[in-house]
Amino acid sequence: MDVVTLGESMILLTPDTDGPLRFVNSFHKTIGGAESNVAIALSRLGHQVGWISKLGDDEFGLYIRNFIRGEGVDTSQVTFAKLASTAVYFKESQPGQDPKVYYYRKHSAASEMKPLDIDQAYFKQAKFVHLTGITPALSASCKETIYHAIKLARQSEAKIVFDPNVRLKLWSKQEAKETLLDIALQSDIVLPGIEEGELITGETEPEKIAAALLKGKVQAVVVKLGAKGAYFATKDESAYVPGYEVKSIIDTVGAGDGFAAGFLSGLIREWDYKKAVQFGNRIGAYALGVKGDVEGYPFWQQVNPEKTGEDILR
Ligand code: KDG
Repeated sequence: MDVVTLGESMILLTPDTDGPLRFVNSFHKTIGGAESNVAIALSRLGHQVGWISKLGDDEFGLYIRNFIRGEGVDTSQVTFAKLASTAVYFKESQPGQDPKVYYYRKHSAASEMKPLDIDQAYFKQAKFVHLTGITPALSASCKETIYHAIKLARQSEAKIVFDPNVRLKLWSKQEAKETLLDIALQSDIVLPGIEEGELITGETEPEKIAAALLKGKVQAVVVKLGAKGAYFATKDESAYVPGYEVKSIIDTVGAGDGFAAGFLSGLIREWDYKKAVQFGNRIGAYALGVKGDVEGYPFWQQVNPEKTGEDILR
């Protein structure tokens, strides 16, 4: 197993027309969830990935499990809650802007995840454990589960890759800041967006955000800068890596997860950090061209530099 990830996935209902949801009469059903987005993108890039989660024992739960399994992700560790439902989220399309997002996920099946849901032997197989700051925001037991996952990853020598993914609809700024900083400092690699880095560290410059996080166990920090690309720093090197040019942007949701997948794909292939960050920028850019979260992620054949004869990045 190259990567194991853990988190909630939801039914995503995307309106067929723009404007306030109260005037929308039909929706398109797909799935979303930062961690399964990363798992799907990695699987398309040719890696072995496992996704741990809890779904409702309902039609939507089966749909999500089957969809993710159909993408070649291992779902053997997914459990189904008897009484709680699978979560749903809606996007509200606003022309020329990022969509608004509405969650229906309180007391969802995934919010019941607990430390005992994780099998240590499963973690033992992983090179990387990918965690996000969404999971600890879901419930107290989910927060415990994340800390347990960190402990198990440490015991198994898997590297922890942490994407803070701040979601202030789920918890207070103060709790987010304290918890996410604490988790970041227990990780090997941290992938904040620039605004997330600001929230967590109180710094505003990419270099200072990276310096504030590059302590103790943390070996690398990548600060994502949107269209400008990303800044990465390790204890030995640092650089700005320009963004991948795109012609038009339909929806930015899922781009950060695409970045994480492309970057991790590079590390699994033992590329250097710069090349891995460049590949992250490239895979993230693919998410921008579609309304859904995962439909845009490319397959390895489309982006394999040896096959396409392209420069790795363009
Ligand atoms: O990163 C994309 C996610 O934001 C989306 O898939 C939904 O997981 C989600 C969340 O909690 O916002």
